Amino acid sequence: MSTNITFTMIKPDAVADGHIGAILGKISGAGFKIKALKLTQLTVADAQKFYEVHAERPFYGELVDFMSSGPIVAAVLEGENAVESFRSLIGATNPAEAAEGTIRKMFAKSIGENAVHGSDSDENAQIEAAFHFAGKEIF
Ligand code: DAT
Ligand code: MG
Repeated sequence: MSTNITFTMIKPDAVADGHIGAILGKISGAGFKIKALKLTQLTVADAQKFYEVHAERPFYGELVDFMSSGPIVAAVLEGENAVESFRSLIGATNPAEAAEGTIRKMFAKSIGENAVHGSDSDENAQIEAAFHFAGKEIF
């Protein structure tokens, strides 16, 4: 076990539905420490770049449109085995398959509009945190 970071976004669906407070409460309640936090909106170009690993997938256009459609909350979180433990907290990509009590089970609408992002590796957590935050914004 080691303390490290992950990167998350509360996606446009969950922000529009008024779930910022509840989701941040779940994150804090699970023991994550907030190292950086902001309300922001991705441009189409930002969303294309952030999700470029999915560029060849059939849902890429829909994903980019959705992720740039309204404000998001971006955050850097610190915790024990942060990447893996945060992915357990958010649940499966498809909320229909997410475990009871997970953030996606509670707040996601569909596989595309699924309330939150969580990094999938320590390396990507660092890349994604740096994509959204300047060094001086991470505490
Ligand atoms: P995750 O966000 O759980 O890491 P992912 O990296 O496979 O999932 O996909 C990134 C996002 O793309 C996901 O949060 C929602 C969207 N997405 C994935 N699979 C999809 C599908 N089959 N149809 C529509 N959107 C999808
Ligand atoms: Mg992913």
